[in-house]
Amino acid sequence: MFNLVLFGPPGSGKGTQSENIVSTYNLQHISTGDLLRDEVSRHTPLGSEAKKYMDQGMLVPDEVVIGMISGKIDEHPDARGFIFDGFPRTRHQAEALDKLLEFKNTKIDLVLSLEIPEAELTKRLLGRGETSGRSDDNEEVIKKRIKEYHSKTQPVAGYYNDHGKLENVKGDHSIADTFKLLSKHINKYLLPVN
Ligand code: B4P
Repeated sequence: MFNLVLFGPPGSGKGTQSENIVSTYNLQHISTGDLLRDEVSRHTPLGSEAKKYMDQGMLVPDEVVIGMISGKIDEHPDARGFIFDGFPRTRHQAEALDKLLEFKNTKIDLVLSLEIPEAELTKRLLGRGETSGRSDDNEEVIKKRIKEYHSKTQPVAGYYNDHGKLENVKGDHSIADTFKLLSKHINKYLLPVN
C-alpha cells in the first residue's frame, strides 16, 4: 500500500491535482474538505457544526475531522493506497493519522507540498468563488484562511520534514506541468496505471 499526503495552502490546487493523481495511480481519494462540504449539504449535526467554522475561514476542530477519516479508510480495505487531500492540517491531526495508520499496519510514505505565492492563491480562490458557491469567495475570508494556514497548518510540513517524508513542489505552473512535477516524485514509489 502507498499513502500520500498532498499538502499546501488554501487554493494551492490540492483538489485539482488529486483528481489527476487518483486517475493516474488508482489511489483512493480522501478529501476532508469534500467530506465536510457533503455533511454541510446534507444538514447533518456534524455539518452544522463544521459550517460555523468553514464560513469564517477557520479550521474545523480536530476531533471532528479525525473521526471522519478512520471510517473512510475502513470503507476501502482493498485500496492500492490513499491520497489524503487537505488532511492533516494541524500537528495534532498529523500525529493522530500516524497512530491510526500504524494501527492499520500501514504508514504515510510521501508528503508533497505545493508552494504558491500568496497573491496567486488569492487570485485563484476569488476565481473559484465566482462559480463554486463556496464560502471562501471574498478577500476577508480568504485572508483569514491564509492566516490559519500559517499559524496552524504550516507546522505540519516541519513534522513530516523531521520524519524525512517531505518534498516541496512549485505549484504555480499550469495544471499539467504541476502534475508532471508531482508525478516525478510519486513514480519513485508507484507505477502509473493509466
Ligand atoms: P479544502 O476543500 O481542502 O480546499 P482548499 O484548501 O480551498 O483548496 P485546494 O488546495 O484543494 O485548491 P483547488 O484545487 O480547489 O478546504 C476547505 C475548508 O474545509 C477549509 O477552509 C476548512 O475550514 C475545512 N477543512 C478541510 N480539511 C480540514 C481539516 N483537515 N481540518 C480542519 N478543517 C478542514 O484550487 C483552487 C482554484 O485554483 C481552483 O479554481 C482551480 O481551478 C484553480 N487552480 C488549481 N491549479 C491551478 C493552476 N495550476 N493554475 C491555475 N489555476 C489553478
